[in-house]
Amino acid sequence: MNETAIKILVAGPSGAGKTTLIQTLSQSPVVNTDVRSSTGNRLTTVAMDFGQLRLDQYAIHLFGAPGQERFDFTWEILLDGSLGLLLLVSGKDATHFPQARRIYDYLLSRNPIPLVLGVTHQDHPNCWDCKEVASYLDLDPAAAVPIDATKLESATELLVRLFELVERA
Ligand SMILES: Nc1nc2c(ncn2[C@@H]2O[C@H](COP(=O)(O)OP(=O)(O)OP(=O)(O)O)[C@@H](O)[C@H]2O)c(=O)[nH]1
Ligand SMILES: [Mg+2]
Repeated sequence: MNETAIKILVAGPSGAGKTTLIQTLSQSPVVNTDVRSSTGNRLTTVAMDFGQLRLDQYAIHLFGAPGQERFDFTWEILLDGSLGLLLLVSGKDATHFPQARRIYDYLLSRNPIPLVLGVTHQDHPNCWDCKEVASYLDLDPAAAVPIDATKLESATELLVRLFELVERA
């Protein structure tokens, strides 16, 4: 069977769970550029993530963008050829929402591809409702999904939602 390659970009603020999502979904070893953050005791992506999986007859290539704004010069390069955007934002911290907005404004103004919003960190006691996050970001609440980026079933649900939009586009 012929395989169709589909490039998907995963973007969103730092700490949203982009690297985690790609590690969860990828069926082959992930190319990862995480280093220890200079401001905190955690890892952060400085160039990109790359993972891949098969879904039906499709070979899905997942590219993860760094969330930190100082690496925003990579976003446009990673966007090139992408057919869909997974925008991730952590629902535990509303101070990240404006950055999520800036990122998708930047990306969609250059290439208006289908977008699905994944609101991560659902296990946090004060996590925002994903529909509220969508309305804050001026996005369609129907295209917002609460997810746990560490769980395959949850991460797959998000990807399938985007896929339905990509197939219709
Ligand atoms: N509980 C929970 N933890 C998560 C979830 N998503 C990510 N994490 C954790 O949050 C931390 C940051 O996740 P990363 O995947 O590195 O975030 P990122 O979006 O790639 O961040 P940058 O590379 O800095 O842009 C890690 O410790 C993850 O294990 C989630 O949905 N639930
Ligand atoms: Mg990362």
